[in-house]
Amino acid sequence: MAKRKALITGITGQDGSYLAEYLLGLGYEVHGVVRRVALEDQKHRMWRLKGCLGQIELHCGSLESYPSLYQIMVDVKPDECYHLAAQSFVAYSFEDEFTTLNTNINGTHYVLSAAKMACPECRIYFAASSEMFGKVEEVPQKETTRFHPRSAYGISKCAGFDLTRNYREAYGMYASSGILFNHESPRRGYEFVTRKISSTAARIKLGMADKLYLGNLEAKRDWGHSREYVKAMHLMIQQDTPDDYVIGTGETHSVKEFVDIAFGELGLDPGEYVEIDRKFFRPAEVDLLVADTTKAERELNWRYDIPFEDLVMEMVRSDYEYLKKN
Ligand code: F7E
Repeated sequence: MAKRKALITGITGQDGSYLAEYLLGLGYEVHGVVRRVALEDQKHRMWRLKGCLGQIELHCGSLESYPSLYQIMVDVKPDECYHLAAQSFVAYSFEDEFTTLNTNINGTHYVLSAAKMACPECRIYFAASSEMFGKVEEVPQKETTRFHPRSAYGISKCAGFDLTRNYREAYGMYASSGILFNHESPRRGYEFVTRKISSTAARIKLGMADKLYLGNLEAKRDWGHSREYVKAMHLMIQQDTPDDYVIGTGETHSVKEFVDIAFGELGLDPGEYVEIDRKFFRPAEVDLLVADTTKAERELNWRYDIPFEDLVMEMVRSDYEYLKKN
């Protein structure tokens, strides 16, 4: 029997790399869209894929170029497409709203339209985000909670969500959105707060840094593990009918709690090293995100059971071991 083919945009990122490994394990033929700069600088841009580079096929393309995405859809004819690529750093979306909106909204539109033209039977997963809930209208948040985004990033994800739903309703395509809450891992980018904390704590322990400068320590997030969340992405588009699902842990923790566990794990007192820098505060903050995953549990049979402390400790230990060796 022919293998099922999956195409992943954003395959070089945290989620893309875990998803590629997971799908390979399930017997999929895995294809990825990468920018030319990534192909030219594999050491820095493809480190997350080093475990599976020989088993996947990469295609040059960009979210800014409809023709490149269309051509990839024609060449690959995927059975499933996971659209994960985006400008995903919320803080940056305040500095450059225009690039964030153009890349994220047009990029999603191009992926949907290219699939409709080249392979209309392809099942599409769109990476929506808890940032769409923004100034939350209820706690916890579920699929029916009204969106109130608080950044250009959140707005771009609302538009992508609506586009995805409209391709489903208007053109009968199989297109689902996963409304994922924050998800982290040792593969997280260094600009996100969890990895900034774990990597800087490790550097302080090893005498490579003196201080950790952070913004709002009281901000709260529902932080889960990326490796578990990619399984939910796959499950979502195996259902009989396309739909949208909230994925999270159902627990919320503050940035300060993350700091305390991370520093504690290395035997460091955060009071000595952590300082507040106003430049890391955002013009508008999302204060209390926490997921209600009742629907995903009921319909996808998806469960999450990694304690928050284990996630923090895994990230800190990984950074510490890596830095010690290198
Ligand atoms: O910030 C606070 C900051 O940048 C988390 C993306 O994957 O999840 C992610 O977005 C919180 C915020 O992630 C610093 O104010 C304090 O409240 O790690 P983050 P995010 O903005 O929540 C959602 C679901 C996505 O979809 C996004 O793509 O931490 N914070 N001090 C800080 N944040 C950063 N980055 N740096 C600080 O120094």
